[in-house]
Amino acid sequence: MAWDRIRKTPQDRAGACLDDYDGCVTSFSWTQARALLDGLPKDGLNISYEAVDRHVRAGRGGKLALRWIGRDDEIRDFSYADLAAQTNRFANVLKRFGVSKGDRVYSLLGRSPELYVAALGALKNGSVFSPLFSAFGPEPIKARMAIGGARVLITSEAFYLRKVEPWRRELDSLEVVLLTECSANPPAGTEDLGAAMAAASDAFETVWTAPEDMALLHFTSGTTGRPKGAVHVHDAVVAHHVTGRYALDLHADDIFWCTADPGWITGTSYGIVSPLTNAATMIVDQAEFDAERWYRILQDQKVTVWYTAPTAIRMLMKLGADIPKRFDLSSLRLIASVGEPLNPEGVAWGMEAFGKPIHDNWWQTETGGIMISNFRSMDVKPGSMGRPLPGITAGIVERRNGEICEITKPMAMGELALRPGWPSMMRAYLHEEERYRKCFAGGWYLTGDLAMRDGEGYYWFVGRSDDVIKSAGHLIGPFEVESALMEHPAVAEVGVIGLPDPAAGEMVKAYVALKSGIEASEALRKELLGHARKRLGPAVAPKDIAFRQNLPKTRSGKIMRRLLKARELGLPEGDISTLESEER
Ligand code: 6R9
Repeated sequence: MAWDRIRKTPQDRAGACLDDYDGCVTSFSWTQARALLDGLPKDGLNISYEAVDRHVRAGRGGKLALRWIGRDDEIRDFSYADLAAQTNRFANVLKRFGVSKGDRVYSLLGRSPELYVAALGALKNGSVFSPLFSAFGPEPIKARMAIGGARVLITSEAFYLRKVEPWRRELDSLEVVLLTECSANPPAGTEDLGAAMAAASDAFETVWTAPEDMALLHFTSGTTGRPKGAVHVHDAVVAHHVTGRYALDLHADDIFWCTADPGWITGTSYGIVSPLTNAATMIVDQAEFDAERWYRILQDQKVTVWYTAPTAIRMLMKLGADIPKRFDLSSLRLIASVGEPLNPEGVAWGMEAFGKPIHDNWWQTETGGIMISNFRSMDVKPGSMGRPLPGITAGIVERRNGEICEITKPMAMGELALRPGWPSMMRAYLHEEERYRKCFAGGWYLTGDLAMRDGEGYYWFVGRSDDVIKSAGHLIGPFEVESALMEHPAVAEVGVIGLPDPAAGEMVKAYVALKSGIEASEALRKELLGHARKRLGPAVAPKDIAFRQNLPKTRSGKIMRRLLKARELGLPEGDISTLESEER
């Protein structure tokens, strides 16, 4: 069933953190938002203090902060007081090794409890934390650690030997390597983290940090060049906190599951910081995606707010809406998704499978937190990313005669831009002043995404600015074409690109992966072409469709259209350090 709009009822509004949201919240200010947190004496601010110790001070130490579910279903619970003690120990370990304020502490860990303790313990010590995705191979790890001048690395012995030890001597800055899952004799130049933790005191005074002190370093990839290290400061916690309330509707009694890995920014901002500052209970699953397992976790842990990604939703969709019906998911009250376009089909599937829409929201590594969102209190328009959060001014802009101009006409396409000034905005691309400066013009931060805004202020994603197709004078958003093909029951995934065409400038071509059990055939290809043509009209529909077993995706699940294009045209593949293995 197709939905134009999913209306929210008074019940949906009641108790929602933004129950009065009408697109023009005027009472909001970042100063007020900051006042929701405690801060440190003399106008200091520390993310870890706000996430953990603040609650212990306020008498909430006994509350469950983190429930960790191991691959083998082992459960480990950490109350806020336990987290405070563990992070204190970790901070003392850092101190013992002479690691101090501003030093770069990296992690290369799966979703193990040590990762969460290390992140919060490093911040508590005033150090800068940089989480690396554990599925990275040696090269991307090395590049990221070199750019950030890593002084400390927390990793497992196995990862160390395989991914770090071979090149370690080339990185002079790396002095301390702390190992989890460590054998009796740790390799030369490393320490057993477990032993160091056991020997450390569980009392520690949070190191004083100023709101503008660097806290987190997250790497992101551009179209070209080295990975970019987006610098985030302790003040970001103000945005992590309120965006969690507004966009994810987090209350203190929530059981929240963010399925993202902390190696990507969603897994840090919303997989560590935001649920904890909001005093919720967060679930961490060590295992990789598995549909039955996920439904079981939602059911058994009585998850109330679930933050996931379109790729996961598509994978669940592939298996059908009958499976979730076998589980009691009655605790679930909000589902949200981020990271890539959520096709209207995905939202409709949420209605079918859960009786609830999936609330899309938009942000980037650079913005540090959610900027645009479908709120719990607000009608959902499937396919739209929602509206800007309080405190965020968004706009659609274009360059005219070298100047940046705002486009106010509804549904006109331009670059999505934001007025800088929210606390979690990146402060720099580390050591890349020029690249950073290029992101700003005319008083706007330019996101590199193309979007449209409708008359009600809802934003609609079109594509990355370098992915949009111009065919016979028409600007065509690949997302629009992909969405149409996704509607077809045989289609699992689609990537659409523009190929050079002598007549039309560019020609739209779609690459389609079919649902399991469906055979590619010429008849099906024609059927899909016909389906798209019918849905989109001849000017927009793809002229060609090719079947692929899998589409190239980043490890965070975004289809790499650029790579489809490079392969089609025989061009260099560029930076593929984030490419997901294509065997799957
Ligand atoms: C949080 C995160 C950012 C890019 C962004 C855009 C795409 C994110 C989206 C979306 C369509 C959404 N993106 N959310 N596209 N709809 N709701 O994903 O950060 O990894 O830096 O990616 O992802 O292109 O510019 P990051």
